[in-house]
Amino acid sequence: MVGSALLRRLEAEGFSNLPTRDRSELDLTDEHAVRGFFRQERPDAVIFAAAKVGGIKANSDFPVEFLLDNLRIQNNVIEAAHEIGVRKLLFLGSSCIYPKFAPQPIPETALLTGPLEPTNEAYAVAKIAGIKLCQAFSREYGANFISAMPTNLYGPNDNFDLETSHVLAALLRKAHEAKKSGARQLVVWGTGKPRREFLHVDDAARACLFLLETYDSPEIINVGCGEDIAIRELAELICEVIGFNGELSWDTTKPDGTPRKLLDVTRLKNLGWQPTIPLREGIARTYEWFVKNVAG
Ligand code: GFB
Repeated sequence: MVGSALLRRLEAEGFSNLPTRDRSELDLTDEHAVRGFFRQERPDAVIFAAAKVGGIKANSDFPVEFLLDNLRIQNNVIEAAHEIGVRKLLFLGSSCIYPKFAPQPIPETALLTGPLEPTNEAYAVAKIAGIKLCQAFSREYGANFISAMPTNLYGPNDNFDLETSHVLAALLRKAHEAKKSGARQLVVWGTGKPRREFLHVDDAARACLFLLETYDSPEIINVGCGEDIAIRELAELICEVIGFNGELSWDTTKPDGTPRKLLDVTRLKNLGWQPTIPLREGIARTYEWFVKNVAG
């Protein structure tokens, strides 16, 4: 999802020399394959969006894969980038690196100041390790490796599998299928009380390019829209946009996870970046893409 949004953005801005490989062409957990790719392509800049990602249930079910695969991918890419002398690397972390009960909105300084949310602790530890590796290369070798922490992202090419996806994609698909089948109920996980911040992936891609061009500090920087919404309100908004008017039912056997994850985006704003896609419009555009490309 992020990679394809970055390609759309880069091509729209006239870039053409964009070496890419999909998963079948390059296994990023394979150290030799990654080194070979970097030696062959010798990129000037790397936007490092690749990771094993998933929603609250996937993270909770597969901590080994979320920790091991992401550590392997990160170590391979960041070390190979340094080895061939990449001029700049932007590493994408996640808002889940912050403590479960961090102050809200969450400032970048909250990192490692308290216990993590158990459901995604493995992924968070992997991402924190990636940040620390970038900062270590910066300190020891002067590498210009920067790290951005995006909030919950959504948009085209998201994962719509109901077991492993994030909430917005899952509810969009559930509402679509409920509307199509004439179901009277839509099952939402948890209590609906947690709050989440959502940024459309095209805005996230713009923020990445903005940081690649303007930000040179090894300190992490948050990327978000500065507003959050309760899961219950999100579910109601998605049903309204899609035109499903059945009932919401709550599966409280599923975890709520972090009560709130609103990022403090003051630093990004002070650099001069603003998001452009409001949530309702973003949901409508993503639904249009979903119907054309996934729903079938
Ligand atoms: O988006 P989500 O899976 O991940 O869940 P997190 C957000 C909230 O939505 C939780 C609720 O409170 C879920 O219980 N929810 C309601 C649902 N219905 C659904 C549903 O049908 N599917 C899903 N998936 N959730 C992730 C981390 O945390 O945030 C990742 O696990 C990553 O590692 C990502 O950091 C950005 O926002 O809780």
